[in-house]
Amino acid sequence: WAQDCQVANVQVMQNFDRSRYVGTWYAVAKKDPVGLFLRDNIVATFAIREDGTMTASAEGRVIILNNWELCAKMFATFEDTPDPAKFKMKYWGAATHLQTGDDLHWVIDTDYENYAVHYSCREIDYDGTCLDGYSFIFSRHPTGLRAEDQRIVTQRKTELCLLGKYRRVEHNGYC
Ligand code: ODT
Repeated sequence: WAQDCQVANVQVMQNFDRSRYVGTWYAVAKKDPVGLFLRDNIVATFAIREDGTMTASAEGRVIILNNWELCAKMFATFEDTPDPAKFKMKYWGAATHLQTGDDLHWVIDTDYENYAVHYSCREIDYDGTCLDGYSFIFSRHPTGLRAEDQRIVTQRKTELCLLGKYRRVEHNGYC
């Protein structure tokens, strides 16, 4: 196995079980995309509709219109794909001025109870690597990852070719 940083070769969670993924996740680290949106105090809550569709809401501090700081309430629905860990995410804000869009949403790894590694490539480069993407490290615990999960998460960041590109996501009660 060689790390080639090809988006097409990114390994995602095997047998992803959305029913175990529901509930609240605290973002503890984030690799930002071009045109960063969510800054800090980011909390996402996943749910499943009666028809099986996965949905989510998220809150986080954003800065829009250059210097207007607020807590954005965001919503998303996830379109299934043949791979159970790969989704297409349609998202929008509760208020105008907030971002809307369509992103890939891949679950790279999770133990459902402590940590999750998310990845989204928005633009693939001519060589097959990711030109613009973002990634969240989530924890079930607002205090952060447990020591035993750090090791796995560092391994996943490395496999995504994103080691060293994450920043810590602060939770200070702003939102
Ligand atoms: O913050 C950025 O710079 C890019 C992220 C923009 C998409 C935010 C949309 C959130 C919509 C609600 C969905 C919650 C689920 C979140 C899980 C992972 C991250 C999108």
